[in-house]
Amino acid sequence: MTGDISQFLEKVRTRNAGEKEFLQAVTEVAESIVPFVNSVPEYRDAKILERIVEPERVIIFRVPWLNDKGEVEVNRGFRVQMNSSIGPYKGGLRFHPSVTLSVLKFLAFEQVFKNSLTGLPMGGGKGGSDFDPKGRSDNEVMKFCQSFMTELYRHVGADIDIPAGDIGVGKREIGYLFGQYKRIKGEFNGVLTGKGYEWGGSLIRPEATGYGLVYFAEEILKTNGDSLVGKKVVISGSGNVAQYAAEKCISRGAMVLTMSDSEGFIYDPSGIDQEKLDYIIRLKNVERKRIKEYANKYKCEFVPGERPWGIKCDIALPNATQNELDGNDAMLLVKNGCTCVAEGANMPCTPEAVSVFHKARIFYAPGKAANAGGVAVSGLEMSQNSQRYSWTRDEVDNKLKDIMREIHKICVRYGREKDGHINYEKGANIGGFVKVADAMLAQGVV
Ligand code: NDP
Ligand code: 2IT
Repeated sequence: MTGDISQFLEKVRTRNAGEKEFLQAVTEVAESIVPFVNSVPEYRDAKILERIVEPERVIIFRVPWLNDKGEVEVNRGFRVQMNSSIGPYKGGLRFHPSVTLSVLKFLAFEQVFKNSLTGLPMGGGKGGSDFDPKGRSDNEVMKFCQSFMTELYRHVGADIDIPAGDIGVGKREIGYLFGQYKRIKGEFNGVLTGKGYEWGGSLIRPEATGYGLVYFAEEILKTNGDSLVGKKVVISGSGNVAQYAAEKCISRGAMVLTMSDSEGFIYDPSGIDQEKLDYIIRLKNVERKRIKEYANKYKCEFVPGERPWGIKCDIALPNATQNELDGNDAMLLVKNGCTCVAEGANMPCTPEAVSVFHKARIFYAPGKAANAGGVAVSGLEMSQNSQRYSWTRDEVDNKLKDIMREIHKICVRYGREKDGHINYEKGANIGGFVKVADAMLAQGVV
């Protein structure tokens, strides 16, 4: 018996004491899933929920390396292999000083449902390190990545576990990781996604999370007879997801007012256009400098230490990190007339914020649905690697659009409430759960 929500959560809390982010993610999912599981005796009796919150395997390892001064540095590496019932483990690597086991378990848990929603055969995993690439030379980043892969290589593989990027891990890091894997194993295969196009990567993978997010937001607007044209959009973050979400919004005729980094946000009331965005992309990806430089160049406001949720907008896209939008921010957004919040980041809205959105009956699209475009195109990169073939930009982009449309349909199917309102959170949780649960049932008690 899974029993009621509080009994179930009490056990999870005891077993994972102190893992704040993981417990937050499990609680969020349990609220939609427990009543559903209790209505299906097969799921309940097979203890699917009790098993799904338990990682299949967690690997924790030492990552020693030499910095440019010849000094020894030591970081901690992780890979959480959460669930492989519908395919090999798949999910990104995060390099950020805030990385802990709890953060990676929450991300791996979310990834299981997200990957299921894509319709592609991918299980869920996540990994990373408390290493901070910020301020490090390319040489130091390479040394770190080589040491990290020297342990990780024995736990991953093209049919076992396929990591990719996340915060602090982009094309540069994937390159160094891939080089070291190939050197140790002597094999060129699809063990990582997010590879450069010249060496096995997929077109549209860099753009996929941001583009997919905007395609999903457009589906939401479309069901209400609306579109992005003329909409005011507030974005947080200025990394991979934020950059391409902004690009797609601009090309669809929306006005992007803000972007941010960990030091604060810029507010450009005249809108960030493509030329200004190209400047941000260069600033962040090539020069690796701070977003406040934008305010100096384009003579607009930089608000240090703050997040952009107080700026009046129609649509909010939190694209930086977990718990970056709280209950007060949510109330401000609702008061200012925002009608749609779609998460490019994983779990950026706190539970209090989500409850404000539900009460106000505004559209809230959780990350596991709205940001699934990134891992979806990673799945397409795996398909292309297996075929030893590359699809065109349009082929990949059209498949991405189809996948985001299909995820939207799943959310509507499972998330429509009695008054007709679509609860995307419930829809994504149940829609993502069913396929994994059925596969676990079919495969017995493993
Ligand atoms: P990047 O490293 O490219 O960019 C991260 C951005 O968020 C930067 O602007 C960074 O600012 C900011 N940020 C990171 N941590 C914090 C923090 N603790 N406080 C404030 N700002 C912060 O990462 P991505 O764009 O790839 O990832 C962003 C989010 O999207 C994450 O939640 C990730 O899990 C999620 N995501 C990513 C996918 C992908 O394909 N890359 C796919 C699906 C989800 P600064 O530069 O100052 O650190
Ligand atoms: O959170 C995510 O979905 C990602 N960071 C992308 C994972 C992937 O394997 O492409």
